[in-house]
Amino acid sequence: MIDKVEIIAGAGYGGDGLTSFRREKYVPFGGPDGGDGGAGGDVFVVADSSLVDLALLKQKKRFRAESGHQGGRWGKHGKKGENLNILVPVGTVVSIKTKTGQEKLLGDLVTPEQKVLVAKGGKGGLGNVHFATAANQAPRIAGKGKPTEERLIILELKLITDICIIGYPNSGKSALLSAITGARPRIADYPFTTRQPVLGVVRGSRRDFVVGEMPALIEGAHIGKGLGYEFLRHTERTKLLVYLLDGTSLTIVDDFIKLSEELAVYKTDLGQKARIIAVNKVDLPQVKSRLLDIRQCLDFLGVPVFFISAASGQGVIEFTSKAIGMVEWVNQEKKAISSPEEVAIFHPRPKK
Ligand SMILES: Nc1nc2c(ncn2[C@@H]2O[C@H](COP(=O)(O)OP(=O)(O)OP(=O)(O)O)[C@@H](O)[C@H]2O)c(=O)[nH]1
Ligand SMILES: [Mg+2]
Repeated sequence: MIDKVEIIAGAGYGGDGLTSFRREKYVPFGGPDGGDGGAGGDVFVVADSSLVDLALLKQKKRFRAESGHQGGRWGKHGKKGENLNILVPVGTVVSIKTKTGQEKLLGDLVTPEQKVLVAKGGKGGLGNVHFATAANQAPRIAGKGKPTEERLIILELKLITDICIIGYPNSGKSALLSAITGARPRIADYPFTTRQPVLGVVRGSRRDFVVGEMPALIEGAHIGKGLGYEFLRHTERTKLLVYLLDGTSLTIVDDFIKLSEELAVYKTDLGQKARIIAVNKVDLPQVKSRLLDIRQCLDFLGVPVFFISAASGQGVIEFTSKAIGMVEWVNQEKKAISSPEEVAIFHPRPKK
């Protein structure tokens, strides 16, 4: 999955103004009639729901919108250059790199068709009609169209999911995703089988929920170990984090703490997200015999704990409905925060 690219985008140059003079029968010295140049085309980045990643932009790096057309005779404006739309998947964050190397956010495209202007077309030059004065009634000058500078744009895809499954290698993330959604990621008993985020959909009674499996995290991910760290950007927008722990691990509490630490190092906000623990592989006898112990160890964390077997399906339905319930709850909370009780504000009309 290509989820981060840098591109160079340049708006169209402004079209030049025209130098021309009216030439009509019976109108000697008709005066200047050169029209203004058209503005250059703008460059937009537009969210397109048919795209899944930024792969299309991996090859082509440089974009430029069409230049404005030259002004015409009879004072006609030149045509504006065509705008250029660069298509990206929904969930793309658009930033610009300034000359000092800083990144400045331009927009966050979270709904289809949403767009952000990344480069504004240059203005068209003035036609010679604008330069006529009492002293110079036949100006032979016209304005040049304004050139535009190229801009370095950073596009970063942050997947939009309801639930993100994170965990150590082999904990059964793919098996769980297959059990609750129609996705069919590869399931195998070697580490890092899943090398890219995989998405699936859980069908709810009122709406669907997008679930993502993230490539495995390991201790030291933030210093480059394993491959899961760079994919943590895809957990940033999720409503619920599922910590999937391998029931056969003898250091299960430690596993949870290490995972939490990796997330906190990546971004402290991730520690504030709603979360749930699922202990997997309870069908295995060695896990079954330790269930009580495991529960006691995890209880003090204050995080809801579920015991499941992604392979046999045991406990999976209860786990899924709890997870969906938590997502709904997070959505409600968000709505309540974003629309506090509305207060009517009256703006009296100014007295004439
Ligand atoms: N007995 C048992 N085995 C399971 C269960 N879930 C997964 N496994 C096995 O555990 C191994 C790893 O499963 P995956 O689903 O590929 O694990 P993962 O977490 O996606 O692994 P990575 O993608 O490599 O990080 C496979 O051999 C699965 O068959 C379970 O509930 N019970
Ligand atoms: Mg996997």
